[in-house]
Amino acid sequence: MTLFNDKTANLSRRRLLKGMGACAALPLLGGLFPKSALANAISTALDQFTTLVPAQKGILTGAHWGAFEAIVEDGRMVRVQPVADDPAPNDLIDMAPYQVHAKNRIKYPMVRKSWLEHGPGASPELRGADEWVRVSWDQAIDLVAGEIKRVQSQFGPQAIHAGSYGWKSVGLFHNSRTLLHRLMNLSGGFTGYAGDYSTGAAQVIMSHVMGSIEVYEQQTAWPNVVEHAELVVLWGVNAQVTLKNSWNMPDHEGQAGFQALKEKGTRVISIDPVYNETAKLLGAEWLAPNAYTDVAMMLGVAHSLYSAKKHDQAFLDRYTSGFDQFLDYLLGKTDGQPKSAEWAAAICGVEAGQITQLALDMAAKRTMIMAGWGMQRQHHGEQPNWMLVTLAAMLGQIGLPGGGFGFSYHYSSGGSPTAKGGILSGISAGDAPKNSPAPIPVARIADCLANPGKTIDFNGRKVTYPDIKLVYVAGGNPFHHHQDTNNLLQAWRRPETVIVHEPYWTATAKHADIVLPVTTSYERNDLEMGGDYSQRYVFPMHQCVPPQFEARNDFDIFRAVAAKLGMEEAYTEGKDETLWLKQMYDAMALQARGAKVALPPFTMFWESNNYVRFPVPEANKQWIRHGDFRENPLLNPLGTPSGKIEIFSNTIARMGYADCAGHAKWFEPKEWKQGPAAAQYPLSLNTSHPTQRLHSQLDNTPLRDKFAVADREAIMIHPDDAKARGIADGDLVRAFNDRGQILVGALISKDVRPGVVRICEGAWFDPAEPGKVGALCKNGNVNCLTFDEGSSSLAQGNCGHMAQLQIEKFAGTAPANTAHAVPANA
Ligand SMILES: Nc1nc2c(c(=O)[nH]1)N[C@H]1C(S)=C(S)[C@@H](COP(=O)(O)OP(=O)(O)OC[C@H]3O[C@@H](n4cnc5c(=O)[nH]c(N)nc54)[C@H](O)[C@@H]3O)O[C@H]1N2
Ligand SMILES: Nc1nc2c(c(=O)[nH]1)N[C@H]1C(S)=C(S)[C@@H](COP(=O)(O)OP(=O)(O)OC[C@H]3O[C@@H](n4cnc5c(=O)[nH]c(N)nc54)[C@H](O)[C@@H]3O)O[C@H]1N2
Ligand SMILES: [Mo]
Repeated sequence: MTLFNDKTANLSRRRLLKGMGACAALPLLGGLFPKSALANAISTALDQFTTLVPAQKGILTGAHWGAFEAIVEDGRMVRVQPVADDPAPNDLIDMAPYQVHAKNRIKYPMVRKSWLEHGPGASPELRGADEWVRVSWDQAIDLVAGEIKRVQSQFGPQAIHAGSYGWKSVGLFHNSRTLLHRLMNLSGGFTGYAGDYSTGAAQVIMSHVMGSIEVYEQQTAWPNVVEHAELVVLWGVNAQVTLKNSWNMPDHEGQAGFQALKEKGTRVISIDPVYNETAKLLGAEWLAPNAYTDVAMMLGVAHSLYSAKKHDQAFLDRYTSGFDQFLDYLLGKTDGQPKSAEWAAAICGVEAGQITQLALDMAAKRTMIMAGWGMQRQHHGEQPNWMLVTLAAMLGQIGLPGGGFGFSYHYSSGGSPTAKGGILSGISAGDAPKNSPAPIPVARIADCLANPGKTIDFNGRKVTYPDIKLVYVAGGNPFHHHQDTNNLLQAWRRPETVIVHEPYWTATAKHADIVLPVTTSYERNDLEMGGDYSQRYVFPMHQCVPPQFEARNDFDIFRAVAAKLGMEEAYTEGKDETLWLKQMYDAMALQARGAKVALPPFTMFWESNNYVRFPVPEANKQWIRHGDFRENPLLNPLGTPSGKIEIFSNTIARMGYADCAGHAKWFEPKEWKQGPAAAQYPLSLNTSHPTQRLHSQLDNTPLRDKFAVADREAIMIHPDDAKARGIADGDLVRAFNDRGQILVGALISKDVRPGVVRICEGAWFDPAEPGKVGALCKNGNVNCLTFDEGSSSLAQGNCGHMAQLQIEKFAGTAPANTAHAVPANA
């Protein structure tokens, strides 16, 4: 089984065209503004290409949060305007000027003093606390190339962790992670990672149960859902927030889809400990289970269905395997405990009557269950997905118009109908050398750094951690994204060298040895698809402003390192930015021509400052996920061993894991309301993705004024929980457990279930005493509180969405927030 760590790699439409011819270089920026005679001529010729959408005022580019035109005055980006096609532009794009001109840009290459003076491995406990020394680019490149060479030759490729997980920026050429992997593959190989932080548990379990990862697959098309669904159940979905961002540039069609549901008045039920923005938008009914207890609740629904004989036995017989084994568990034949609605209610806190009613409602109506991913970023996070599919199978609506389940309606606009045109392929990481090290599960990184030689289970295999000497990060921010920051801080001291490419002084940059300043995507030229599932747009990303200070493109940094290592030609293939973009475009245009869409030549496209919009075939607007399987399961079997939905998986059962059985099951989580830690730490943590950020990105912009409380990350607290602790709205609050402590600002609201508090992920880590384990984080990085364990032996996904904690009103003088400050000397 393959694990995908690029979210678009599994799209079967994605294909790579090889053998493109070389061509002459173009002056990319020079020709664009002011409009040359050529550009004027092009504008008049464009009419023949009906697929091009004219730009209005500015320079066309974009980000994970939308395509836009940037207005530049006197060399500074001053404002933006969304492209005309965007049905739901958001306030994140307004931050582009502040990204470029941020106060905490890294200006020059910098090296940590002890490392520079005493070499690799010197005083690693000073990471995050040492002084910085400015060096020239030449010296920086020498140091980086020297380290790659030294570690490769002394310890071998497994000693280099260059997985570099992260959301970087859009742009298929200046793709920092791929560019890093390209260098590492050429120079001998590296330890990479498997899976991702988003769907670590879900993607592994779904491969066994459905034969596909489901989470990044196209969903039943929105027009079909809007037309046919009578009841939509949102199980841990906050699409109104999470659809703001996409892996590619968003088409925001998902938001249009939810809007259409609202206009039609479709009944929506939201099951979430938080009455979230999406539930509010849709006026949804709210069921608020205790945190981390959804599997018990789903079992209660399943038991109610079966008891009322409302399950679809014909569907189960024809399309699934192993229902009877699951049934023995559901009815309590295997463990003496029927999973009745009453049993479930005692665990999840939703009344038994409501659980039964939900079962009856779902069976009576054409029901689409849309599920988010927060509840699988938990201990035993495989189970909610498996149980949800089991439940959907019992309802028997999988593969019907507007029915079944969908795991990506909340992400990158799953369900936005797929267009017919061409698809851009970016620069590739190249082939891994023979005997490349095996990847580690992505979220086991701190465990790996701290425990070389340790062996863990992973999806039926064993993984033994290598001894990592060099960590290389380009495009990610582990000091926000990884669980148990204080544990990471200690593990981070084990490698001899840490190299980070960043535009900003993030906590990860502050905890490096060598920091290299990189451009934002607005300082370079690139291309990107618009619409992850629709593949409907091709956007040019024109350079808007020159590189700031001494920032360089990741590509140019790696090219210089490659040159030092004697492999520049292999790295660049003799092509510069222009040529790479032209070849990417040409290959895409060739596919488009095959799909009968004529596109202008690259020069004309580029000079025109327009974007491409491909047509969407009518049939695709009615596409139904698993419709073909339902129509003929013999001709169109699933990719599972039985070809059917595996309600029982022999493959998993044979692995013999104590923490993942052969069918979906309720396991008590490591920490929860009724667990042993709850006496001391009674509150359950919810770490939703932030409304006004992409993870940690944009935390250093004025958008912060909209979400920060008392200049810290907000904590949403129910009035009862606040009152019991004498906390008032706007108060500074210390949130803590045995793993860490953070300062947050109180946002008191009945939108959260009593006993649960919400602190969004992504606040920059800002320890009051840099380098000290357990120091108070002054900005509210929630991962100081989470635990760093795998979801189970099967998937080893992260458990970022789960932890017990306590809160108190902060008593002392409020310390200054220095999360976005630049280190002294820098
Ligand atoms: N507790 C908890 N933790 C979580 C989650 C949760 O729900 N709860 N969610 C998890 C999930 S799903 C994810 S995906 C991760 C996200 O974790 P990350 O993807 O690491 O988060 P980002 O903030 O997007 O970090 C991207 C970094 O890349 C930098 N960058 C941007 N463009 C470029 C570029 O062109 N070149 C270089 N070199 N750098 C660039 C940005 O400045 C930023 O610092 O967090 C995970 N962590
Ligand atoms: N604005 C914005 N959009 C984003 C991102 C971002 O950082 N900001 N990140 C992007 C990325 S990388 C990803 S992976 C996706 C993440 O998409 P998701 O993982 O779906 O997003 P989350 O906010 O973690 O969780 C969604 C909902 O699940 C609920 N939830 C949490 N725990 C439980 C539980 O135990 N039971 C139930 N029933 N519900 C629960 C939360 O309250 C929340 O409303 O979003 C993407 N979109
Ligand atoms: Mo994610």
